[in-house]
Amino acid sequence: MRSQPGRRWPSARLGVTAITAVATLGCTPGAEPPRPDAPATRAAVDTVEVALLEYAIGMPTRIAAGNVVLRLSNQGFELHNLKVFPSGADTPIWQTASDINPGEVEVVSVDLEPGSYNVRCDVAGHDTRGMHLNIEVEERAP
Ligand SMILES: [Cu+2]
Repeated sequence: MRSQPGRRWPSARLGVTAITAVATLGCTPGAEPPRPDAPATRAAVDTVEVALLEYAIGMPTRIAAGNVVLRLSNQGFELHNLKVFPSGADTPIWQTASDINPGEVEVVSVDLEPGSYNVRCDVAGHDTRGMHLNIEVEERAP
């Protein structure tokens, strides 16, 4: 009664799927042989240094899309923050939770899609004094 032919096929297919998944997982760690001299840029998540000061934002203007770690460093003597706007948009897609004190470092994680962005500090008067920058977020090379 329990061994109906129709019930066997789905479990057989499940078995094949599971084996495929295991094989894929098993291959991933071995795909990259250990290379002690491999540059740090091969890390899974890029860390981008962002310097905030009066009145400029210092960071690379081309960064790779995806999950990016921003290391925000207030190197000035005033409060600063950071907002990320898609070019031409009035609403930021990301912003610091609060202003960053002079001398402080905040490390945050941001998921960025490819495109053109404008990053700014929105402490009063800072943007108009030059504290903004256009950046290009580019598709990560395969
Ligand atoms: Cu500022």
